[in-house]
Formats: sequence, C-alpha cells, structure tokens
Amino acid sequence: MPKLDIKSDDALLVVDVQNDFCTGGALAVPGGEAVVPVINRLAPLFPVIAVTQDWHTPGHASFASTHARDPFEMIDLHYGAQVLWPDHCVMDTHGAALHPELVLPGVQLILRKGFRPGVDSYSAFREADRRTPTGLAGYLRERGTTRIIVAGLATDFCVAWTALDGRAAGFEVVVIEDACRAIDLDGSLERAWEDMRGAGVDRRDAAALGVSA
Ligand code: VGL
Ligand code: ZN
Repeated sequence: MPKLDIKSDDALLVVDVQNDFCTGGALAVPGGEAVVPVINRLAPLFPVIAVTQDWHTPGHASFASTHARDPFEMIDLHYGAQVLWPDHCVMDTHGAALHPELVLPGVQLILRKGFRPGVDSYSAFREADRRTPTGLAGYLRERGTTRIIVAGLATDFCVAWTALDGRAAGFEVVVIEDACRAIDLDGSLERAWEDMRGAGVDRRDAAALGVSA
C-alpha cells in the first residue's frame, strides 16, 4: 500500500529533465538521467502533469561566457547574486530538449523559464527577480491542484526553488528525493534540504507512491 495516496487535486511537476542536465550535457548533473525511468513510472498515477524546460537565450545573463568569467563563479546582477553557469539549455537546441527516454504522453503543460536575456529562473513559479510570475500557480489553481509532487533536476537549484515557491504560493509540496539528482555546489544540497524542511516541504521517496526508484 502506497503511503502517499495520489488524488484528483495532486499534480506532478517534472523539473528540467533536459539533455544538458544529463551525462554528456553542458551542465551535467551527476546521474541526472537516472531520474527518467522513475519519473516514467510515477507519471501514470497523476491526473495533472506539468513539465518545465530551462530555456535560455544565447548570451543569457546566467552564462559565465556572457561576462567573460569562469563557470561556477558568483556575480551580482540587478536582482541580486547569481551563480554563473556554463552555457546550457539554449532555446530550441538539442541541449534544451527533454531527455529522449522521458515517456510522458499525459503531459498537459510544458512551461519554459529563464527565457528573458537578463533574468534567470530556477523556480517554475517566479523568476530570479523574485517578482515576475511564470503563470504556473494560476494554471495549477484553475486545474484544482492543491498539492504538487516535484521530481527532476537539480535537487538543490530548480527543484528546491520550485518547491519553496510552491509553498509560498500556497500549495502543499512533496519532493520525491530519489526522483531527483543534485549539482551540490559548496554545500548547496544540504542548504536546500534545510530551506525546504523549514518551509514545510515534505521529503519522500518514490516508494511512498508505490513506485521503485
Ligand atoms: C538549473 C542551474 C542553471 C536547474 C538550471 O535546472 O537546476 N541549474 N539552470
Ligand atoms: Zn539555467
């Protein structure tokens, strides 16, 4: 018996399972592609499924190359501190495409984020200026969603920011830890779990939904 019963007001949110975040990609998350079969098994349980795609312009402000700096340095942008990343998930490229083995015929919404040249967006709800909404909260509310179950990449960046903003938007939030993989930059993974715990995010495994990891 699954401990977490999926109901009609639950939504699965699949975060950034894209080629560039998997082995061989421009910003590969260790073991990133391992989330694919787990997510494929989770998806059929859900009445509502949304997928996000990190979707940057060439020369995006979050790219180290844009500032002639090295990847993983920090920079101050107009909205605050920003990690500088290798060029990744450039809109409409192979790296930005969803992983080819993701089988999600039931997906209803594909939400792109980070498409403004000067503003990053780890969160699926709110851009990095912390003001500009993506529209996802409104979409989910109109669909009758009260709880979101989050899986994908990367645990300590886009998954965590999405989970935290989901709480801020009034949703119950569950993160399926073994359906996620992390970047873990200078302790970012432990900090992310602390922040999520503090915000009331529920941390579970796929087994809680009766699904093997
Ligand atoms: C992400 C860094 C930069 C993520 C996206 O999906 O976690 N991380 N862009
Ligand atoms: Zn990005």
